Amino acid sequence: MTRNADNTQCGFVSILGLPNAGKSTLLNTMVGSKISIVSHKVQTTRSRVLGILAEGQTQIILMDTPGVFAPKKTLEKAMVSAALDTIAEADIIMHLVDASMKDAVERNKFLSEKLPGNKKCILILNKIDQVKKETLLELTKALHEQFDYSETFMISALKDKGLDALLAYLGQNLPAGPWLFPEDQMTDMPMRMLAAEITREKIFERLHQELPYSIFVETQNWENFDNGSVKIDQVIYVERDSQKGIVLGKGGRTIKEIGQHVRLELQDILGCPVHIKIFVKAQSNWAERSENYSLMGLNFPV
Ligand SMILES: Nc1nc2c(ncn2[C@@H]2O[C@H](COP(=O)(O)OP(=O)(O)O)[C@@H](O)[C@H]2O)c(=O)[nH]1
Ligand SMILES: [Mg+2]
Repeated sequence: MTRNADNTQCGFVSILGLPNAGKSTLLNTMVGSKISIVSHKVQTTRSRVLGILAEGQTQIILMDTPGVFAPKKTLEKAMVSAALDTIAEADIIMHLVDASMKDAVERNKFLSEKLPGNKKCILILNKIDQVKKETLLELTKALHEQFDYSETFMISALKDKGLDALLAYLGQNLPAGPWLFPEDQMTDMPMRMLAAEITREKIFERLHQELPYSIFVETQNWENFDNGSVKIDQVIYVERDSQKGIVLGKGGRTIKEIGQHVRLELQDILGCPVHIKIFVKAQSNWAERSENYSLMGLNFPV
């Protein structure tokens, strides 16, 4: 695609919604690459993730965010405020609603009340592959009574339905200005963090029945070798010693399997051989320790 540098548009779009609305799936489908962790476990997106794409002359910078709901615990408060902080940066705000969810209107009220009146906020009903048309129309009406959205879109992020209209809207409505990222960049997430996200996803896929979501993965070492290969060391932090055994598995079998999956996926993304070593450590109450928030890219006084 050729781009006329005098005539470009560029802007930030925040994707807000309840946990499990499909925010990360939408970002991944729109960008066309797996950037943001998608899991059926809720609240897996911890810090802000950018996905970058072009629509004609417009660079669209999508911000995936943690789910927004009325928070109670410390970590929940940090995640919800990280999500709501993106409102200030955004040119357009997308309120993503899982249309197949029971009590969707009531449960989205907390977020509706946080939406600003002075910016374009659009309503996006997601998972329409699972919902009847009448329900969608009723839902649209009820949600518009809660907030005066500029526009409504009906999509399936997973099945890639309805995204053309949404992309066209974003392409037309973002402000004029130079592109902020190089044309081929898809995310601003550091590779170390992306690698940690991938490991976290593989753990959830493998152990979702046995583990609470309070685990944390850190990439501690990343070495690029002259022969083009990469060596990565990671640590999985669990809350209790008993959970260490679950992650390791009999004779270390589980962690080995997880490591294999991580390695293959990283090789795919990086396009080079990957060697990975994963350690498991117990660190009680990490969720209440503030130093861990900065590791996750969250800034929150605890
Ligand atoms: N049927 C259906 N499932 C979807 C759709 N979009 C997302 N999902 C599923 O909803 C779950 C939560 O998605 P995720 O993107 O992690 O939600 P997030 O918490 O808002 O980031 C995952 O299992 C997705 O596969 C959709 O359009 N249709
Ligand atoms: Mg997510």
